Amino acid sequence: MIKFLKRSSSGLALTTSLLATAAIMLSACDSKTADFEELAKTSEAMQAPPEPTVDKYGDPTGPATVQQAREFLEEAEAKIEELNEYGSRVYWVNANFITDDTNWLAAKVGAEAALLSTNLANRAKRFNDLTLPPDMARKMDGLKRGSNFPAPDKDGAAEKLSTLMTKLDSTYGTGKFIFDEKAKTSRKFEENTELNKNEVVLNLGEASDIIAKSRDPETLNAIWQGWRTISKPMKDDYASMVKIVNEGARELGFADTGALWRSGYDMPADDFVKEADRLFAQVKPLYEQLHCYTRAALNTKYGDDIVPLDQPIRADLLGNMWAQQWGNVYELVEPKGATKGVDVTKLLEENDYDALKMVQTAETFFTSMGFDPLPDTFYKRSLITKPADREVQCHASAWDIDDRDDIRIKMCTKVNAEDFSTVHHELGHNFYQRAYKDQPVFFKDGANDGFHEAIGDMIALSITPDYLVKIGLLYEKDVPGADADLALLLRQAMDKVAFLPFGLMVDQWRWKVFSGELTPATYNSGWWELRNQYQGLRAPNERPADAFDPGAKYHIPGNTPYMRYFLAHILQFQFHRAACEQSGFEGPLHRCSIYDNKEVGEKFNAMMEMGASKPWPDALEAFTGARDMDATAVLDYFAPLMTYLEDQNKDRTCGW
Ligand code: X8Z
Ligand code: ZN
Repeated sequence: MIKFLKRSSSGLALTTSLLATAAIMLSACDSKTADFEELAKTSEAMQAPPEPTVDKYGDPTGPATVQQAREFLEEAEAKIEELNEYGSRVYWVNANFITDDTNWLAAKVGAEAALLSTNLANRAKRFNDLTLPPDMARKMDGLKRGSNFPAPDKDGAAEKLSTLMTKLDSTYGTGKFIFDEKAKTSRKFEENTELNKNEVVLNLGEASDIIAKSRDPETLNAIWQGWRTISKPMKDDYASMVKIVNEGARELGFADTGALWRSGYDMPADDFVKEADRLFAQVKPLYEQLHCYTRAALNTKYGDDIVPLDQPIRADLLGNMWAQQWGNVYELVEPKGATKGVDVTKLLEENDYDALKMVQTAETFFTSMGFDPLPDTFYKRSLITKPADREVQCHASAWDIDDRDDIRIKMCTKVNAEDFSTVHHELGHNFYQRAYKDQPVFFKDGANDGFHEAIGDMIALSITPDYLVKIGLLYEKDVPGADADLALLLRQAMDKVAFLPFGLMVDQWRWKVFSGELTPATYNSGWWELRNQYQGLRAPNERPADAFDPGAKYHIPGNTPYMRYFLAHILQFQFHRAACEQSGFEGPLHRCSIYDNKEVGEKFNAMMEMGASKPWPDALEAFTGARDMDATAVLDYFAPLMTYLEDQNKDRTCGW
């Protein structure tokens, strides 16, 4: 995630306070010098041309010119750059050290950013009727979209919005609950709560480990419920926030905030909805087969009461707090008698990997493709393990502090396969940021947000058994043969295919929230309807009337749009297939690794350094030759698995 630019298109503290001060001084002068001015006006009118009039932003009224547009963009660029760096540093400190004071600072700079972005978006409207050169028009369009969380142009709105957003984020980041290990129950954590015997306080990292490893349904249910106690108190703040950003979005000319988000893909917003549906329709049959197969395996493990074969799957049984990736329960679905694939967690442990070594290994992948090594400051300034003595926002993120070389990650890395993948994901953001650092600030972004999320994931698809041999994690003799392909593909599908409907439903929910189709009273039931519809999942227990389960997923209180991850899960396979074709690889896609391939690296970099300077189909074409997002790459990759799943499921009643 690129924290600052993403969170709000930008802002500038100085502008705001200067503007405010100027307004106060002007009105004071006005009243004192009224008589003098009247006199002056009459005499001046005879001699000098009238003073150009200005609008409420201080911009000249009357027909706008291309030169004025150019100057406005230069001014905007300078202000954005300045506030970006300042804001990034404040946000960095806040995320690495969550306290009341750093929350205060983050809320303050967030308000400044919201004010600047609203100011620039409104001022950009002045150039609406002007035909601008394409580059300038693209910059102007970006400004007119404001930010993903726009503040309306009225006193106090930016401050209120930013305070709410900071509070939601830190509530998630500091969330904990109480778990009774013996009774297998959980309850809400409050400061100074006295713990009973057998009770422990758990944070998300600890709770996630239990969800990943425990196979006891009662424990899983309790942990799952426990984590969802942290989000109940968010509901009212979330509803207030929605109201404010919707007002901001309407001022920018959008029906609601969802429409604003959907307008960010170089195509009409309605077309984007169709595009997402089209992509999901391509992969839905594969997901349905995986769901059917997984449910049957869980039924074998847990029995009919816990996993009935005609019901959606209980969401706490899939090895992940949100059931968004299922790889942690791979051992429960492993094809019986089939040759084993590789267990990356085990290899990392056996080879004494720590968080630093994981990051260095991921870096080496990129440098092997010809990318420059990360700067020394990356290792000096990044946070890669959870500190014991302070509150940090553990949700992994990648940062570009100065929009040039000061790139970092922040991640509470654990030594396991999931985080090994995530480390590559995060470095993908950083290498992308550095590739487009010479673009103007408006274009320092992914071709679309799905591209940003797909870069590192595409690299991680190259973590094949042969690659693991090259980096010394696996002995040559232990490389599984072709008879292990099924196991390798199923392990991958449990993460990547399982994710697809989740990736889509999160913003389906938010779109409904922003449009008003869901209200605070139906936030939670609406969430579960979508979980059911898209993922075929159900809550393990009756949800309390005041539950706010969406808030237990980082990107809701963290206010990060989610469609990007759905797109990334399609794009990464498209990138991977293109890269493997370029490298002349002829085997199955899941055995292809582009490690050490400089030609692919050069072409990948050519796409990456474009940033957001051109519509995303241009960037996609630069690397893959195609101009459309296309899920056939997912289907190609998993084709042998699909055949197997269909065969296994042939006597089952699939669906929910
Ligand atoms: O949030 C992330 C990254 C940071 S951009 C760790 N991801 C999504 C999630 O965790 O829900 C990566 C995959 C999906
Ligand atoms: Zn990411």
